[in-house]
Amino acid sequence: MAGGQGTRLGSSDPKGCYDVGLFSHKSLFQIQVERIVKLQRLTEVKFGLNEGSVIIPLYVMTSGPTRLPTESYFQKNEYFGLKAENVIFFNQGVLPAVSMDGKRLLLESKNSIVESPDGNGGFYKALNDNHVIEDLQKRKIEHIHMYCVDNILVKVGDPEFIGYSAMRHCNVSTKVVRKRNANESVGLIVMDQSSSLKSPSPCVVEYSEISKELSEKCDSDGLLYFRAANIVNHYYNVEYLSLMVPQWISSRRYLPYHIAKKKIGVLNVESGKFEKPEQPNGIKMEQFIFDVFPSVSMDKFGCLEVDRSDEFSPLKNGSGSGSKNDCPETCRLDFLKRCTRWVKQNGGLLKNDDADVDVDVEVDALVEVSPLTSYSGEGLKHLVDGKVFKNGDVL
Ligand code: UD2
Repeated sequence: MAGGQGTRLGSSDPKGCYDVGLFSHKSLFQIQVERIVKLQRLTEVKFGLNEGSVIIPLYVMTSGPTRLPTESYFQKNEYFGLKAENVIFFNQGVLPAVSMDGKRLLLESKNSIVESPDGNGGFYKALNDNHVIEDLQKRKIEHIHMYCVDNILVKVGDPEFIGYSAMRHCNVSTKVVRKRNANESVGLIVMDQSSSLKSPSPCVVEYSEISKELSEKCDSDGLLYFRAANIVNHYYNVEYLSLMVPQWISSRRYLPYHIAKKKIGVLNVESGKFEKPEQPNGIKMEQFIFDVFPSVSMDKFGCLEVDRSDEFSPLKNGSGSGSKNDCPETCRLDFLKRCTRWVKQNGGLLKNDDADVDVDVEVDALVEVSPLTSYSGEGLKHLVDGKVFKNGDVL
């Protein structure tokens, strides 16, 4: 899911190309692809298969503005170890921006209207229009792991998540983490019992559409009542997807338009100049990928809570944005702390420049473990047990 334009990040490149400052300076895309390469290798070893015989294809959804830079980034880096034919790029659609009263289109130039990507919910129409489901079926793929490019900790193709979903015969499932606090900008997985016409169904309430009192509501032991935070990390059964996508994309009922009031650059017809307004002057519409969840019956919907420190650290804001969360610094730290935890859990010792004993990883020495060395902390013992590492070491 790499169509977002990363406006909050303030970078002109696609988010996946971003270097958060790891010792290796690997980008989000490189880390995520190397996890797939490692997973293929782990599978071959586990099942005694020849190297190169296990293929986990990567489908990258881009938007108009991110397609070319993303594809050329992969080509320039030789797909980070995957074969080109197993990395498939496809574009999501666009939706027109409209005036505040919703009645007029906006001109970007004399001969073009303002359009923007149709939201991550454009995923389903993009699958359909680009014949992605046919390609999955041709490759005899039964399970899809859909993830958000901006999550540096994402376990791409996570066997535990897919196994959990497949064993329970889920049609759709989602990973959640415990919501950080009442105003964290995350959607919340809830059970919708509002309709008397149909049985309860899974549903996600987005952070931009939940009331303050609901987001702050606590239960008897003081925990947030709605605390299952959406992390754009979903599983789909391919057969179910092939049945439902035509229905989902044919009606606004499943994928309504969510509106955002934005400052939209438009052509000033009088002066003929393109102007960026100071105040919001129009509406951008987008669809949300999780809006189809209510059509999944509860017994076919999975919801797996995972540990935030192990699985979720999104890159949303730029360094200078003053935000202490979800920025390059927090992504870098969360990634390195996880690697360092793995090394310590396997008997590795970390020395600080001046101390030569085990130090508290929260404050001191950090090491980096390449995804090609370990997917999720496995197979490190023989590499690190009893060995001393210093800040900045890369395994
Ligand atoms: C998303 C989730 C929110 C929460 C949060 C956690 C949705 C609708 N909202 O909010 O519930 O999980 O992330 O970080 O999922 N994208 C596209 N095309 C688009 C728009 C977005 O591919 O047109 C991708 C984007 O590249 C990113 C992901 O979808 O990988 C999330 O998009 P976002 O960062 O705009 O969503 P956000 O943070 O508002």
